[in-house]
Amino acid sequence: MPVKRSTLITSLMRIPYLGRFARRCHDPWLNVKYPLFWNYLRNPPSKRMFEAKAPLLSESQLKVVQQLTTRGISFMHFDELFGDHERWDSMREAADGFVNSEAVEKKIQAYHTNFEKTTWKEYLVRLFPESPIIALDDPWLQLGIDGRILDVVNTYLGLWARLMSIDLWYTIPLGIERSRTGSQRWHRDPEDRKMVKVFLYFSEVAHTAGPLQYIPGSCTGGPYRHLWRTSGPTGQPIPSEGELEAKIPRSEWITCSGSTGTFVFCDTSGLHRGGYATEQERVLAMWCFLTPASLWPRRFTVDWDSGECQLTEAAKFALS
Ligand SMILES: O=C(O)CCC(=O)C(=O)O
Repeated sequence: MPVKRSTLITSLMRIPYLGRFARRCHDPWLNVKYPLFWNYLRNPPSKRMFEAKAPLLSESQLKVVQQLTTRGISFMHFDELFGDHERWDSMREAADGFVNSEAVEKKIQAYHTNFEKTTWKEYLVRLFPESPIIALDDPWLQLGIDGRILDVVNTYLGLWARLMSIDLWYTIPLGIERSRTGSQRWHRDPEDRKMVKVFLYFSEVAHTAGPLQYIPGSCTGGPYRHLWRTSGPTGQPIPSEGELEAKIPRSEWITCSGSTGTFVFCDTSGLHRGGYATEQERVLAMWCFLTPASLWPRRFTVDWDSGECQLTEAAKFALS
């Protein structure tokens, strides 16, 4: 049964961050603003800037763009895209430090203590707090605006994108069978009509570690684009359990299991779910890129005064 828009917005309001946005969506002006930004005011100028300085892509980058365009998802190993062992080692060390921190241990304990009451994304422990201030020279930020990632994202979107969130996630294994909550259920991200999330694995992600699952062809231009479409910037009709399975055979789903160092580039405006870790933990970094038309606020603030960094025009734009 379709969920009424007002009911959906009211439920979204209970969720921190989404709530702030959902409240704003009671304003019907926003539903006019988004197409206006998409078609005229924000995306076309950004497209012109991209076209004026279109990046030259390596073969590996082209492969990612091509797969993103045809399927909405692509995989590539860090070594193939970066080939920079020193950088990998230091990112890995930082990720290990987070995983072994007291903060993560406490969150895991709290999760198990309150297990029965969990209803949303309590299974995720995040590196950054809500609305963090992130230094310009922060390695997680720097990786997101590195040309080897940003040029792929921009070429796929055909414009200069904006980096809207960054994080490192530790997914707590459930230990037992339970129903899926939050992003563990099939959904489309509501932030934009076309967008890219980049994930980088810092642990082996087996099928019992809650890998992302994706329906290729469910984003713009694909054969499944019309299924459970969003009805506006927050409208998110989630298929109920079993509904998607009845329409799209399992043989068509992509399960993003992968080794440490795997990058997943994914247009999450398409149907996806993940984080249902039954037995093993999952550690990954995530960068979310949106077009300038999106009405969703950036989830972090850049501290421009910390550290000297040379930025390309596209990177400056991504943080603007
Ligand atoms: O944890 C996951 O793999 C799901 C992530 C997801 O649904 C999202 O970021 O939109």
